[in-house]
Amino acid sequence: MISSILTTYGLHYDDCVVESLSTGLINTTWKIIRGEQQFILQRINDSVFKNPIQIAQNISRLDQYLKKHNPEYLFVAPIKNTLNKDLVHDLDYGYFRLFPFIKGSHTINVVQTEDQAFEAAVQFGKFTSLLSKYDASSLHLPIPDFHNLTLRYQKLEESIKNGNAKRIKQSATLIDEIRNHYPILSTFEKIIKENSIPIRVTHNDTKISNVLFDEQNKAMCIIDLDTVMPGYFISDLGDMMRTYLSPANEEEKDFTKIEVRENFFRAIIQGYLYSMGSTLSQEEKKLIFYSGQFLIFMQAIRFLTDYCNNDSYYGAHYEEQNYVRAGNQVHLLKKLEEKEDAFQAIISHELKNVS
Ligand code: GN1
Ligand code: MG
Repeated sequence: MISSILTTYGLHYDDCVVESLSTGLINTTWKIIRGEQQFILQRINDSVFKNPIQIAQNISRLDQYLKKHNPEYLFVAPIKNTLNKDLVHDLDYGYFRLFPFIKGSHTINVVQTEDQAFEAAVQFGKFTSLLSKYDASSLHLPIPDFHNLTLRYQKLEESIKNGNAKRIKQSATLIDEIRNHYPILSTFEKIIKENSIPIRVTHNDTKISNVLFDEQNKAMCIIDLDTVMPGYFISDLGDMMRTYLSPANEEEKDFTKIEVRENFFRAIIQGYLYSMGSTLSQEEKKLIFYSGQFLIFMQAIRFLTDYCNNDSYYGAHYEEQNYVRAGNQVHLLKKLEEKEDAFQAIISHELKNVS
């Protein structure tokens, strides 16, 4: 499979070392090394991303815009193959693309220092900020309704009606806890109804492993651009809270290890406001804390829906994995909410430093 794809880029499999990279729940990724040259090869999961051509178009449009307006910005777009295509379709194995490997870069899977959180938040904020004059509506929606909380909630309710009966019964407490958090959905619906905040170009998957760091641990750029689409800033800021605040991630089974760290919260806010502070509207600024609730709640819903639907979306390496992930996220949500007063104070303080 890999061999025939590499050929379309003029690379010979026998000259290359191929390493499998196990990041991400959706796509499959390899590192390709040929002498001094290094690449990242990725197979797009086309049962999740039903139209890879649209993703390629989105990335190419943004690449052109950024090259024109911010030529110094490091934007990692796919390499074109010998037929000048940035996406290869193999009838047997699906869609692939090849990226340059950014020299001297590495990724991390868990945020260990406040600096890393700050750096990542600066980068994700910078991306949206540089595109603040770009017409977001001209982008395709690689996954329609991706962060539509109303729909995610409905899908959970549907899975509770039609899904795996045994799993639904087992999930009774989690289902209750999610339903008790209904106000998070109400706030989202109010945003939509009142059209109170702008649609921007957002990344929608701002986990730390989607940031490349250099040897001095400075963030170089963001990667994994498949879910870039029009959206609200709460998706990106919220996903950073979801994935940087706790030292234990969504896979952690021992929920006592889930913590919400105040100094990491401050670092995320400082980093994001560093890039986005002068771009965010007054209404957006009021939703900074909410963004964490929104995204964590949605992720809990997505994991639980998948559990009730027999893991058809995320898959599972063990029987209860999506149940554990959902419980983990509900726990994280509660931990975040316990800190609301302290965190609102941090937000007010940091907003004072923004012009
Ligand atoms: C998926 O595949 P990966 O790890 O980049 C998911 C995100 C979730 C994340 C949870 C397209 O991202 O939305 O937040 O898992 N991406 C898609 O780990 O569903
Ligand atoms: Mg992703």
